[in-house]
This record gives sequence, C-alpha cells and structure tokens, in this order.
Amino acid sequence: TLTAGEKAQIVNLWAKIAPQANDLGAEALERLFLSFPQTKTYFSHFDVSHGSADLKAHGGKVLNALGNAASHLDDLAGSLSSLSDLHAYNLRVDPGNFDLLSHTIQVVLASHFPSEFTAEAQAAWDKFISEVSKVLTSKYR
Ligand code: ZNH
Repeated sequence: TLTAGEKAQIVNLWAKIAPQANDLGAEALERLFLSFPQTKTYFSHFDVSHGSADLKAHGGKVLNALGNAASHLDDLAGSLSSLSDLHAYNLRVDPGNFDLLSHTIQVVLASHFPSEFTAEAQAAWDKFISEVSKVLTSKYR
C-alpha cells in the first residue's frame, strides 16, 4: 500500500500530466513498441507510426486510466475492476508486458518533468503503476 507521501507524489505529478495525457501516452507507447517490439503483437490493428491518431487516442486512454486511479488510491481494486476484467478475459495481455509499459511511462515522465520527477517521485510512481498492474492482472488464471 502507498504511504501518504507517495500518494501526494502521485496526485501532484498527475496534475502536470493531465493536460498532455494524449501526447505523453502516445510517447510511452511509441517507446514501448520501439524498445520491446514484441508488444506490438497486441496492436496489429493500430497505426503505430510516430504521432499517429491511434497512438494518441490509446495513449490518452491508458494515462487517463492512471489518472482516474490516482483519484481512487484507497480503492484501486474497486475503481479498476472493469478494466481488470477487460485485460484478463478479453485482451489476455501477458502480465510481463506491464513492467515494460511501466518502464516506458517512467522514461516519459523523467524526460518531460525533469525537476518534478525526483528520485522520490519516481519511486512513488513505480510503486503506483505496479499496484495498478497488479490489479489489472489479478483475474488471470
Ligand atoms: Zn491496456 C485497452 C489501460 C496495460 C494492451 N488499456 C486499454 C484501455 C485502457 C487500458 C483504459 C481501453 C479500455 C476501453 O476502451 O474500455 N492498459 C491500461 C493500463 C495499463 C495497461 C492503465 C497499465 C498500467 N494494456 C496494457 C499492456 C498491454 C495492453 C501492458 C499490452 C502490451 N490495452 C491493451 C490493448 C487494448 C487495451 C491491446 C485494446 C486496444 C484497442 O483499442 O483495441
């Protein structure tokens, strides 16, 4: 579980991310697909070229889901329940991919928010995305 200090790190940085969620999310996906090409297999129906509308729309959905989670830090399991069903029963994304996406999101945050993304903020965000990922992969069997 997240400490009060970690929760503050998440809520504070989310406020900076929110206005640029589509662009930052698109960059996280672009980095995911370039560094870990096997992750593209889930997105064969997407235009994954730099700056594409698909990348922006999906990147925005992913980051806004994190933003929504950031406002329900005391009930991540409940607030992410339907997204958890989707990933476990419909999408069947290999759970190992969640760590890869977490990594590329953190690279994006580090490069866009160099002064805000301190070591402490990174540790909090790493833990937060890991908790979200745990919920999204909790219904696999
Ligand atoms: Zn996911 C979808 C979120 C991870 C793959 N996703 C999705 C969505 C969201 C999300 C919000 C939308 C839904 C609806 O529409 O309803 N994810 C998310 C998050 C995360 C994730 C938050 C973490 C953190 N995913 C992931 C991974 C992968 C994925 C790792 C792989 C690689 N997803 C996916 C897919 C989809 C999704 C494939 C579908 C897309 C379309 O549109 O088609």
